[in-house]
Amino acid sequence: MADDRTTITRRTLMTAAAGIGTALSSRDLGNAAFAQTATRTRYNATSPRGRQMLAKYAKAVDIMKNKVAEGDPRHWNFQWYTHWIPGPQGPWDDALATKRRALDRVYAGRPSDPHRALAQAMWDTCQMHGADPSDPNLFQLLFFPPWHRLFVYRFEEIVRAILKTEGDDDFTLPYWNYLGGEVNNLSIPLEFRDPASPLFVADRVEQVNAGARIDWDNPGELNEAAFADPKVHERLTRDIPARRTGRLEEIGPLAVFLAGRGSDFMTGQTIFLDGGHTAA
Ligand SMILES: [Cu+2]
Repeated sequence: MADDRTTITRRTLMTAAAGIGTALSSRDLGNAAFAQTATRTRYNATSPRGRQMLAKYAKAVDIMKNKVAEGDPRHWNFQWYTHWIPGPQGPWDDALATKRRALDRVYAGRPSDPHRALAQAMWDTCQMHGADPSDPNLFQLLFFPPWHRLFVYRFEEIVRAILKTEGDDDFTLPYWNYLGGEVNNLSIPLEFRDPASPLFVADRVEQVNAGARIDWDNPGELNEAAFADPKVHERLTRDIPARRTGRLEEIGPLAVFLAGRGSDFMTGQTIFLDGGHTAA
């Protein structure tokens, strides 16, 4: 009996939900309202199809960086500035001043350009802001994954629109399967590391561009040694009621709980392991 009741787990529920999605979309394909919607497939970046897509992507990024006017919403910097505008970002007033300067530079002499209004609304809205307590959007941080999923969906449409002007309408963003168990996939795909490619970014972490595995060294707030500097530590723990950062060994018990049957009836929760940071 107990076994029957625990057959629906987080894993099987997700599989079932994926099945429902497939059933709905194939039925709706016969529906006039959906007849225009082509099914698109995203490919593994290391597969032959994925590498073809990366070649198309490189072509689009070249256009976005070099052939579209900078104030155009399709320009590379427009996408970039949506996440992050180069310049001081904190306290919050500095972030606003940085944004104002970027708007004034890109739209110099065109204060009523509708693209400027769009930039005003879009730039600096990435859901990772919140490093500074004076930032009124502090808790946007909690929406980081859903916000970026939607952003990537729109970004893919922008890239496709760029390629469409070249007569190509089948672009999909390839995905990087760095958790697939293949050690070679822990380095960013070659196409992004070639200095001659539009996909190359010189100021990435040097080791990453050199092909180092991305799990090489990435201390987060859970690594106390990385924050030995008293000033950094004070800033990090100021808003944490427990007055300390987490310890690596504190992740394990939660992972065991989530992987075990004890959590089978719990779905869709975000569990904060943060010394009360988000509750404070
Ligand atoms: Cu972002």
